[in-house]
Amino acid sequence: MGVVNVTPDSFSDGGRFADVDAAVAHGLALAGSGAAVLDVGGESTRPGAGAVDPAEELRRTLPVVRELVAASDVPVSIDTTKAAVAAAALDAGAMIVNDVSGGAADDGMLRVVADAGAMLVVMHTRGTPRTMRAEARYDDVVQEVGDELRARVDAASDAGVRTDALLADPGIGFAKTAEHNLAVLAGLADLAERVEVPLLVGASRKSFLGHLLGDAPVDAREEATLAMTVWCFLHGAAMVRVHDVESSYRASRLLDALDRATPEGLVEGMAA
Ligand code: PMM
Repeated sequence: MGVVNVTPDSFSDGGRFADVDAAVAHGLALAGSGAAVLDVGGESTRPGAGAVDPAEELRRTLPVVRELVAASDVPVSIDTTKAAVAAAALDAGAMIVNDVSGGAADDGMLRVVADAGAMLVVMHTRGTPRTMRAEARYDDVVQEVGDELRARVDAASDAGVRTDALLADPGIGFAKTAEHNLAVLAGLADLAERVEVPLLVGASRKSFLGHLLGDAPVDAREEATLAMTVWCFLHGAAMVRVHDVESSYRASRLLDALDRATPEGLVEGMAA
């Protein structure tokens, strides 16, 4: 999943793709690099970020969704917690809603997704971007995130979203400290079993990577992101959400080849 943020203030790429043409060109480049999904977002979710009203979020995202749907065969997702934004984006041809609140922030969200027969990513968080730091308290983070995610999966399927149209995301950096993030990643295979739907993980360029590398700035976290991609795919994730698709896509192709290889034989489909 390639990230197309149309925001002035996202932590990793805020402002870079804030105009429609730049965002569309960026999305098409990600598609060309192997993205399986283009994730368009118009509201920064970084800790402490203020809310954006639905009209402004639509003004930012809808033209980008429309143009990407017209210009590319790669499915488009809308990264939003608002039912009205999701509904308009689905109407404009998006096929997936990526909701960082797991469908909990807006009472109308699950119904909108169910009615459209769309796919849904339910991500784990607690509180809102303003309050989530204070809610990063767990006794057993893997178990609690697993149980809370499972509850969001159940709520979505009770509302009529097809189980085979659901992805769950542990929400790296959302209501979690750097240690919680590491624990969740270490327990990813366990989490995948608890949640019982395919897992998406978004660790790309996040601040815990910077901390682990001794305060590395955002533009020095690419190798760490790639290490996360490999880790996630080896521990049960079905998809990763990244800013630089090319490196993760190449790594995933290598992992596929290794998956198919045997100690005895050549890998089918690989050049000698
Ligand atoms: N992270 C961000 C935004 N949306 N969606 C999902 N499903 N998972 C994430 O981890 C996630 C997300 C924040 O990162 P960004 O500002 O780089 O988009």
